[in-house]
Amino acid sequence: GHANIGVVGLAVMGSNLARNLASREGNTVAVLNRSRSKTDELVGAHPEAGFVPAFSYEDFAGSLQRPRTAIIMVKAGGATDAVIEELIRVFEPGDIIVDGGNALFTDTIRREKAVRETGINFVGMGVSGGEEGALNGPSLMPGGSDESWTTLGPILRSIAAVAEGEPCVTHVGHDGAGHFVKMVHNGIEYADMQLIAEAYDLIRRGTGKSPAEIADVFAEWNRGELESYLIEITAEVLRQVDAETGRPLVDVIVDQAGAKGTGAWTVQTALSLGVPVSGIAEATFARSLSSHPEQREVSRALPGPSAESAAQALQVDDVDAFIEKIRLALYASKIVAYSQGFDEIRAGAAEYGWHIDLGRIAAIWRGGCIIRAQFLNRITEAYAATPELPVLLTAPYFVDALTRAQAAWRDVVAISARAGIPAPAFSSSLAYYDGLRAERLPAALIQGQRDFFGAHTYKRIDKAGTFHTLWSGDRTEIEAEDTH
Ligand code: NBP
Repeated sequence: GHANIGVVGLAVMGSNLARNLASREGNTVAVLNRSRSKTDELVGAHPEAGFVPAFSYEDFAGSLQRPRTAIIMVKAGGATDAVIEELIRVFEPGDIIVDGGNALFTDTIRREKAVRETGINFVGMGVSGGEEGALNGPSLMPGGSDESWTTLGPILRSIAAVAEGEPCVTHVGHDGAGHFVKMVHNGIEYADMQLIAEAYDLIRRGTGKSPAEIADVFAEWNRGELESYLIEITAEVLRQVDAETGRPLVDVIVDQAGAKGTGAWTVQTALSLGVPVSGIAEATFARSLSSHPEQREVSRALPGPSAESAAQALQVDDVDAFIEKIRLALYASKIVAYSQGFDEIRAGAAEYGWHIDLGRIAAIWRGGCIIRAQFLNRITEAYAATPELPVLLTAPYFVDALTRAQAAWRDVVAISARAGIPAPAFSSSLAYYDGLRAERLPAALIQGQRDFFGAHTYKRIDKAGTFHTLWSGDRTEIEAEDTH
């Protein structure tokens, strides 16, 4: 065989990735799809790519140089397992199977373990950037063994997006590390999108500006510290006019947000790791709330602030100042969301034994992926200065930003509460920030309650040991066995 890389699964993502690979000097790409039609279509449409089509797994293996390297781009789940089973049948020890689908990282850990037994390398790789990214340069988050990275590294570097001269790919860590990081990327994306949506809603309801006028606000924001792909496309979506009705498209779209589950995975995983990713959770739940029209229908008559007090809360004498406050609230909440997301990666790495360079992760998200932004450079710098930084938002740059933003942030949360405009991600981010800052938390009371009903014991601030109060007896305190 003479192809140096193969792609299995030629739907939109696989086709685009195969074309991207073929367009790079030195690559010859073998392609295979379960149903023949997609292969014929791709190969027919792109003679310039010099694809080597295969119509069986045997052909496919035969067309590849050793070590054989194949990227799977099929529907995540059972399809991935089915393809892996076939590849194991025709591949040999030392070959490399890469899963570029959106797999749950625990599936990747399981698959890596099973495939490794055969002597074949298995790499779970997060791919970000959608169809466009796959074709022109995605952000790539491969896990797997060091051995496979030696072969894969140069190929992946050649197709990844480039940010400030650097390819957006790094060997994230072993087994499921790549898919874990891709999952958290998607969780952060949910939070980013929700924060932008809350900012839009407050501006619209607070100032009465039209979507097109708000598009100008976002375009302006995109020239400052909020510069990012998501802010940029927000302006474009808001400017879009519906051809059929002549209304802003955003007013014609049904207000129920869909989700494919990666936000929920991020939150579920954070819950089991004990990491408070409240911004991502609120963003995920906000989509859920929007998607229950029957609940929203019966709730419409619930009391809110009177029109008068809502108007008073929103009373905006200086529109520009109001918009600037919202911009600052958005920036502060965004810092919280990223800080929480990186906290989840840190905790996941500790739990699963991965060595993840957090600064490198921020760096490879600067290009190709949906959350690409200038801002990520600040995260790379923060971890470069302090690799073991326990809370990202305590890095000096972010402290400065939060110091500038916090008064406005509080105002915006207060205004939204008084006006009856939901801002769950803004307000939960602020609560997280104040929770971290607090000298004392009411967690002490919770420990007292737990000790009362379940003898769960507590620690004291003034001496070592574990204690229990005899709540149903004479209420004296005894030293207890540490139950934790
Ligand atoms: P789909 O997720 O729609 O999957 C379609 C592909 O899976 C087709 O090639 C199909 O073959 C193949 N397939 C199925 Br379904 N069952 C199979 C089986 N049992 N055995 C072999 N092949 C099977 O494609 P996509 O939207 O291109 O996404 C591919 C992967 O990339 C997914 O895991 C997705 O989550 C991930 N991803 C997508 C994006 C994005 O923006 N869309 C971004 C990042 C990652 P057939 O032609 O014979 O039916």
